[in-house]
Amino acid sequence: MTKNFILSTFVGLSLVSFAQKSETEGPENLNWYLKDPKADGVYGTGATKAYEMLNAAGKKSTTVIVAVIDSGVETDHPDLQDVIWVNEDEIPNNGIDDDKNGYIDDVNGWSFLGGPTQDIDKEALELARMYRLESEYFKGKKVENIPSSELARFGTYEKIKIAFEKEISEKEASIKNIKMLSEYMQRVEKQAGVPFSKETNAAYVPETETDKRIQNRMKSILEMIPADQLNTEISGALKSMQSAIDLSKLDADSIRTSIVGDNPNDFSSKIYGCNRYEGPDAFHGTHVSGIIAATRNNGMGVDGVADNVRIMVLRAVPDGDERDKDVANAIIYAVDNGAKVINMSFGKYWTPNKDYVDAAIEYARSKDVLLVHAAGNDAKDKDVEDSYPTRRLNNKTTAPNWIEVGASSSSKSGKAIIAEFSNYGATTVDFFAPGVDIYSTVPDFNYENASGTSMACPATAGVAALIRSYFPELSASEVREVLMATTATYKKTVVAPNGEKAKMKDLCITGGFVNAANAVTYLLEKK
Ligand SMILES: [Ca+2]
Ligand SMILES: [Ca+2]
Ligand SMILES: [Ca+2]
Repeated sequence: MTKNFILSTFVGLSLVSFAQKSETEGPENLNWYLKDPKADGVYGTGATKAYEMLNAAGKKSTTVIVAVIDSGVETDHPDLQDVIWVNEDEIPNNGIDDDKNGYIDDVNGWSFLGGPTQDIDKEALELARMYRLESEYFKGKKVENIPSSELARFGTYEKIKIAFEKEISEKEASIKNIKMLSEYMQRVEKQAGVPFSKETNAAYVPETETDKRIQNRMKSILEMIPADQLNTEISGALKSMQSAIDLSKLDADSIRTSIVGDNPNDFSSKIYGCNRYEGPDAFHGTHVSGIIAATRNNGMGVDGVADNVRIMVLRAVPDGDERDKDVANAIIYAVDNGAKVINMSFGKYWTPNKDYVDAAIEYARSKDVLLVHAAGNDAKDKDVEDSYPTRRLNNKTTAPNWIEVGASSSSKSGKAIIAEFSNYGATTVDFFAPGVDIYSTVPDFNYENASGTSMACPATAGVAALIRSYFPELSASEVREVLMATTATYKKTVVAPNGEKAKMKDLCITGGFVNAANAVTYLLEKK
């Protein structure tokens, strides 16, 4: 579930579902995620106000390393190149592991998704991989011949089979829906005689009931995606879903082994991968990194939330489902090489090797490293269905060094402040943070808007890094406690992602939005 094609999110729902209206658009909305509810009337992170107070108090900062486990990062982006972590103990490109951390020439981080010459770009769904592995294992075996010791595993296999077939048929349905949108656009263009736009959509006289439904849906979609970007979004979403279906038929484990060289199901190997930090598609990781750390006040592009951080690039999230092995090893790398905050804008609903990831989370806790995780973009209640990785460990404990975050918008209206795609959970999500129409760095020295809990996660990781940078005496779990205790409250009724009216407390533990200004006020007064 690495990428957050919002289009696929809402066409994945039914055509009668809707997108959410964003009230403030355009350049005046730039950097809205830095604004403050009290000072500016916008539910941003309050970072700008936090810096005003820190400066007034004469607070000094120390540099904090933030690991971004993601699709890769364009490390030479002009707004990022000064904030990329440099492993000072590693001499670049000499083919020697100078700092003896096990990884050769790991100067800005590491990629767990590459071999000597090739990189993993697309990956199969976790369900497809599990299905293949288990159907191979149980091949030719009849239920009555399966020993009682393996009946539980066989039961899981049957569940996987059903879920896998369901996921593929849902993807096929989504493709059908998207194609319907595309064909509808052509009909509108034909009637109007000019390219498809908000105006031509509104003026279109529907010929069928279906057309009428699509027209309404399109109205909502056009609030999220400009008409001239729609074709790109459509082809991106179609490609991504089709490739997931195609890949599910291939032997993903063998492909992985042939490219990277390791056996993805052998968890004893940690040392594999390469030092190509950008990978084949660095859009997602570059956007995430800019939100955390794009160089502030350099008169260029955007300002990141944190002003004294270094981004450690860890490539472990392909287009498709990431592997538990890579997620765990990326966490361990980050911990061992000095990260204090880890950004995890990814997730999936199946996890074959949770124990291994749990151990890495526990290791991060033992070394005082804070993990920040995106709640996911499926408008799901996480109290009912959790995604992975999760802070709920198999040993029944809950990792205290973990923040789970949903996405919110710049709208002041209760109808629109919670992103309609965001996962939520009264006991599973901590708070919400800016994740709609966030303008940030993207490859080829560029900038673009993107939406998703993938954006809310780095907004929060940026705030956490800011706090760790100015208040280094706080532990990882104390940083979480402070952010939990100081969220910006929102008293009005909101529309939840399931379309129902709700109180903020119904959607997350704190009932609020992360707020750096409140956290800094609290910490300065505590002194
Ligand atoms: Ca090394
Ligand atoms: Ca070296
Ligand atoms: Ca900048």
